[in-house]
Amino acid sequence: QAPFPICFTDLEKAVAEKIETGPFGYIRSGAGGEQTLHNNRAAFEKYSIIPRFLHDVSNIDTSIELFGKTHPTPFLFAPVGMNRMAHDEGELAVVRAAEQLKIPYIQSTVSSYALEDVAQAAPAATKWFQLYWSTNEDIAYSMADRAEAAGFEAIVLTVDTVMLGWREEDVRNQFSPLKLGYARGNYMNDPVFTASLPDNSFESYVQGVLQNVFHPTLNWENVRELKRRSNLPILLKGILHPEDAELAIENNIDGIIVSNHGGRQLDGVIASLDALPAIVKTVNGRIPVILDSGVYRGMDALKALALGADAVAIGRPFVYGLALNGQQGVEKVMTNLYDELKVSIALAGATSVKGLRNITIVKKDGVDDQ
Ligand code: HOC
Repeated sequence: QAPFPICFTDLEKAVAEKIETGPFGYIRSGAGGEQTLHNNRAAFEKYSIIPRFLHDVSNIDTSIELFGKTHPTPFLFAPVGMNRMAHDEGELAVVRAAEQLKIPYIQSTVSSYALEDVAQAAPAATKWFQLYWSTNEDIAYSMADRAEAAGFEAIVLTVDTVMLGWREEDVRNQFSPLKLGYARGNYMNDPVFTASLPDNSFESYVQGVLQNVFHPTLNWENVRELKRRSNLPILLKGILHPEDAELAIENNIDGIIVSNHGGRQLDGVIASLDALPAIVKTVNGRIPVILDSGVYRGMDALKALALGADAVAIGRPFVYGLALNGQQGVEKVMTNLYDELKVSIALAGATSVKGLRNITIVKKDGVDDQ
């Protein structure tokens, strides 16, 4: 039996051989010509660390604190929808891995399994709920209320999906996971959504989701109303401009996720790592700043943390682990990321996640000395 792939490139290759072209293409690809998918990686490669030596790095503290709760690692599971495309146990396997590893899990609105089932599968996991706004706002509020009732601890509102990105790979493969029923979990268990359908046919569910999941009218008033109605911390995911970060704070938002949706929405948009420093500067510690999009190895996480992120969220790598070997595959991928991060913190000359902010990190086309 071949050993479990150690790096992202090998993981992706193994998954390409294991699952069908349609689902693989959906998970792997970026929008348009994949410039942003590529640039997310290139951005990490532009940075180098200049390590310091000759002080004790035998004890490494990888813990972080978010919303008053301590977590042993600076990782989160990014919200990735429709996990049954990768493995039959889908989100249930992922949340069990999250519980085992004590890594917060962000469940997507467009999940294959209902949030209540996910909550039951891993009661001790820290769980946040990613919300796609809905054309019918009552569906959005209903999902947020269900998440709160099921013990989810934060709501992550995605702001960059007012419509679906230009996804050429899926057109090429004539692949639509929605039309294959992979996004039924939360919708078909939502009383407001199901009551809005003319009948309980499969076609009505597909049309219902399509009419609701994209919401070009989403605006700051919606954000304020969500914040007013919810008892949970609210994070905005998809922030790339420092002025939007400032507006988030002015609107009492509790955290932001610097993200370009893994390069899957607007192609040609800034790499999330390149957007990070200006946002960190603007936010200046007032709320947590989490980064996702292109974090494929422990050293990527280290660079994002050194540039001021409070935590990083992982997407494609865990989905590939899931595709290869269910819960165990997810655990293996995340453990590898963690082990690489831990050894890299020590080799860089730091002893904690916060301490990474004091190391020297330089950018190829200019010096960004922390
Ligand atoms: C069923 C509609 O976040 C992705 C998702 C997009 C969600 C819309 C899917 O694949 O990037």
